[in-house]
Amino acid sequence: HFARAGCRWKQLSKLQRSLILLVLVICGMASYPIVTEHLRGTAPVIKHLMVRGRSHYEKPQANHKGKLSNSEASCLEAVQKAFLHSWKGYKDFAWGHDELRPLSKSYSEWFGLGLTLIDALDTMWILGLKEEFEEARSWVATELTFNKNVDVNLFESTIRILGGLLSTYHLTGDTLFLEKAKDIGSRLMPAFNTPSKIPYSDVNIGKGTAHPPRWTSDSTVAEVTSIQLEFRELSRLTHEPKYQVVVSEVMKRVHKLEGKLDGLVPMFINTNSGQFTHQGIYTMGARADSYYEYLLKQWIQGGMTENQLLADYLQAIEGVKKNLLQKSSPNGLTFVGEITHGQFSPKMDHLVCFLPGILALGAHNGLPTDHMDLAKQLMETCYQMYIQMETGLSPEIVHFNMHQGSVQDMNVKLADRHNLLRPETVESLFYLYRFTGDHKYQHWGWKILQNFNKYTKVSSGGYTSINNVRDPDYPSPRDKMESFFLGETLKYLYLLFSDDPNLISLDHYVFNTEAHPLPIWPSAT
Ligand code: DMJ
Repeated sequence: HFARAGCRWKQLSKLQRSLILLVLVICGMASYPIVTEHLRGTAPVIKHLMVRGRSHYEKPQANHKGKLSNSEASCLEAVQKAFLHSWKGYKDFAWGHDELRPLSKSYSEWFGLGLTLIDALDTMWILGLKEEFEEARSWVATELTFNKNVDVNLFESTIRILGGLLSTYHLTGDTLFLEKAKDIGSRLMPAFNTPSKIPYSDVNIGKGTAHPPRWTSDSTVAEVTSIQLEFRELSRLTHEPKYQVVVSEVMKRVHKLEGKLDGLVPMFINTNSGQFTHQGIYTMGARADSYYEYLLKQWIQGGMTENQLLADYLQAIEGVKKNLLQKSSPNGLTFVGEITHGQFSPKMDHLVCFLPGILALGAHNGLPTDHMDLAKQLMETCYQMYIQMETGLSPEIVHFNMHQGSVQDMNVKLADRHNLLRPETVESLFYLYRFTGDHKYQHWGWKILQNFNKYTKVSSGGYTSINNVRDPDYPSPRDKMESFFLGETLKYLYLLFSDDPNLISLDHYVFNTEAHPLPIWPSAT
C-alpha cells in the first residue's frame, strides 16, 4: 500500500508534487477531520503522503506553571463524559459480555464473565455515576455466575474480577460483591495444585481443574507474583487463611530463587521445578512489571512490617539504576531499557510507565528521596512518549536513541505503533500530582485525554485501540475497547483532576495492578 503510493509519488514532477501538497494543505485547513472520520476506514492512500509538522521535543514546564485553565469541575465532568460515552457503547452492543468492539458494534468474549462491567464497577462508584452503577449491580446480582465451564487466566481474573469485586465491596459495603468475590476466589484455588506451588496460568472455574498453557509448563513471573494483594485481602475478610497461604508461598519461593540480576527477575518460572526459565532477559516491562509493583504494595498493605518484601523491592530499584537506566539523545530523557543476554537494549514498553508512580508511592511512604527524583524524570519521559508522536498518544514500545548527534529521542518500529488505551502513564501522573501538587501533571493528563478523544473515540459509543499512533490521518482503529480503559485509564484520569486527597486516600488504600483500591489493613494504620 505504502510502497506503491510512494512510487507513484516519485514519478510526479516537482511542480505536480508541490501543487498536490498545496491542495492538500488547503483542504486540510478547510475541513479538519473529526475523529469518527478517521475511524471509518476510508482514508485514501494520498493521506499517507502528507508532510507532518510536529516538532519532536516539547519543553514541558515552560507554559505549565499554573492550574489548569478549566475548572476542577469541568475536568472531572470531561472524564465522566468519556466514561458515559464508553458505557453507552458497552451497554448498546456488548452488555454482559467481556469487551466492546465499538466499530463492528458487537463484542468479544475472553472468559465470558462480563469483564468490562466488573472492571468498571468501582470506577462508576468513584465517578458518582449512581444510575449506571445500579444497573450494573443488578446484572451482577441476577446474571453473573462463575459456575461455568470456562478456562480463565489466573492473573487476569484475579486482578480484574476478584480485585474489582473486593474494591466495590469496600467502597459500597454491599455484601453481594463480597459473596461474588469469595465465589471466584475459591474457584481459582486449583491453580495452586502444582508440584512446585508456583500456580498454573489457567483454571477451569466450572470443573475445578487447572493447567499451564498448551505449549509449555511455564508461568509468567509477573502473573504469579501479582495476585497477592487480592488473595491476602480475601483471607482477611473471610478469616480463611488458605488464600493468603498459597500466594505468600509463591513470594517466599521467588525470594529464594537463583537467577536474579541485582534483584531483577527473569520473565518465566516453571510450574514443575519452581525455577526461573528462559533466563537472560531483564525488563521492567511485559512479564515482569507488576512483580516489582506488588513487592512495594504488599509491604504497604500489610502495614510496612514485612521486611523481606521491602528488601526485595529496594534491591530491585538499585538493580534498575545499575543495569537499566540510561539517557536518550539529543534531549537527555532518562529511560528504562532492558538487558538481553548481557547486552543493554534501549527498548522501553509503555507498561514501564507504571514505575514513576510506584517510585513516588514508595518515597511517600518513607523510602529514599532519590526515588522521587527518579520518578519525576521517568514521568517526563513517559509524557514525551505521548507528545512526540503525531497523534499525541504513546505507542506500545519505544526504542530510545543513545548515540550523540541523534535528531530525535525515540524511534518506533512498525509493529509497535499501536495504542491499547493503556493506563500506566495517567496512573503515574495521578501519583505524581497527589504527592507534589505540581499542576503540570494535570496539564499532561488533560492533553492525553484530549488525544484519546480525538483519535480513539467512536461516534456510536465507546473508544477503540488503534494500530498507528504515528498517523493522525488514519490511526487505523482496532475495534476493541479493553476493560482496563474503564477500570483504570478513566479512573486514574478522574483522580488526577480531583483536588480532594481524600478521594481514595493513598494513606488508606492501595490500588491493585488493575486500579482497584483495597484497604491498607486497619491494624497497619
Ligand atoms: C492491566 O490489565 C494491568 O494494569 C496490568 O498490570 C498490565 N496490563 C493492563 C494495562 O495495561
